[in-house]
Amino acid sequence: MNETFEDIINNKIKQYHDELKSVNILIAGKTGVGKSTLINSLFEGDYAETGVGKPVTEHLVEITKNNISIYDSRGIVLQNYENVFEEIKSFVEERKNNNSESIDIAWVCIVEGSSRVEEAEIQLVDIIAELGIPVIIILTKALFDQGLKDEIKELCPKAKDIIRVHAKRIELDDGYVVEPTGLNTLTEITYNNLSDIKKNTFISEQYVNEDIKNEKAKSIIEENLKICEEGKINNEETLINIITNITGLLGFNFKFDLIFEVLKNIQKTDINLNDTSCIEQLTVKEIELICNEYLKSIENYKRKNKANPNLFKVKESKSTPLLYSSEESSESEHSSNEDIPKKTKKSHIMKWLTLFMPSSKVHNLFSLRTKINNNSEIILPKEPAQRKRKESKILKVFQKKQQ
Ligand SMILES: Nc1nc2c(ncn2[C@@H]2O[C@H](COP(=O)(O)OP(=O)(O)OP(=O)(O)O)[C@@H](O)[C@H]2O)c(=O)[nH]1
Ligand SMILES: [Mg+2]
Repeated sequence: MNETFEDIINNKIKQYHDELKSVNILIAGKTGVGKSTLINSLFEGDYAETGVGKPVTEHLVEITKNNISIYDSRGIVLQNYENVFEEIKSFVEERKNNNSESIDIAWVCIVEGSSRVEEAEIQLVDIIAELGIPVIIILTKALFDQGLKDEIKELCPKAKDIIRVHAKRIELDDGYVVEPTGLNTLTEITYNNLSDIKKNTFISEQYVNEDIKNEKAKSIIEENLKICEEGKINNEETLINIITNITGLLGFNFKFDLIFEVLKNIQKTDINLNDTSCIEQLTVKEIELICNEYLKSIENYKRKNKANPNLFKVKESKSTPLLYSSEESSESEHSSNEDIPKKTKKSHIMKWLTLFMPSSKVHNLFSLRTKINNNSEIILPKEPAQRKRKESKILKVFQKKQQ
């Protein structure tokens, strides 16, 4: 018996998934910087902490879901870094020539709260970059930039990018909530730094950033229609290619009903997709209409059924980490971010800040503001990096004051 249109598409989608090359991400950084927490946020689970992953070396654990593997380096103490560096080097080298095993990108995590970069952390970035791996620096537990990002940019010119991430939703004793941020940006920049062959896997497997998926889906439609118009592929092949690729890309299980709905909506129910001659009579414009409507229907279907598969799906706020009371959270979800700080009281902010930085630093931060407001003398540190940080802090307070 001949294969039906539905069978052909389902087989092709299976093939599409089989051919995706695994994306391998190495995540490195000092112990306690938040590497495992970041992975758990991206994967929505307890993968890293519960040790579900497969041990690869003394320090590396492989955590795999579908076609993405993340190598989490556990408990690295950079005081004794030579051994760790050697371990990372030989791990990367061993896999270099195997396309499905080679490390495609490294995320080096440096904690933002400490406001101090260690020599070993800079070396870690350089060593991985010199192995030919694109390195993205992630400033973890990111709450406010005190000039650390700029400082690291200067210290680590080999890094492709630096992203500030707060990976975890935290609720404080008095009900204040900090939502995750930076994960969408991390996804986008990671995608941009992958080779073309791995880009397909990455966009198919990630669910943080739906925009990248939709853009890619549109370009798939355009490319196939173009070669159809040039007569290089026939209508049936065009339709099958487009439907297969966008279905796979959007992480969707093919539903024949959806195509049928599309044909009904555009009043083309007389088209029999199981009859090749019928498909060949369609114009390119009609194929374009069917494909664009199909894409829209998948989006609607996902929205209605909240059919977001489970990898890389993270709820996060749109800009810098927010500080708001959980009682206000449901209504403030759509309100503008500028409204939120006004609702927070200084005492709350100070209490909250002491969770992430030594209380002496919090007091310094607030006394700086007081000194500027009273025009009293400010003493700058002698050490250049510290001095630069303090100057940038002062500038920020002044700029705020002038607004
Ligand atoms: N507030 C806040 N805490 C975080 C964040 N990320 C991690 N943490 C906390 O930091 C601590 C260390 O996090 P881990 O994810 O275990 O750090 P790690 O880098 O995997 O540490 P090792 O496995 O020892 O190398 C935990 O208590 C986390 O809850 C964050 O974005 N914000
Ligand atoms: Mg860990």
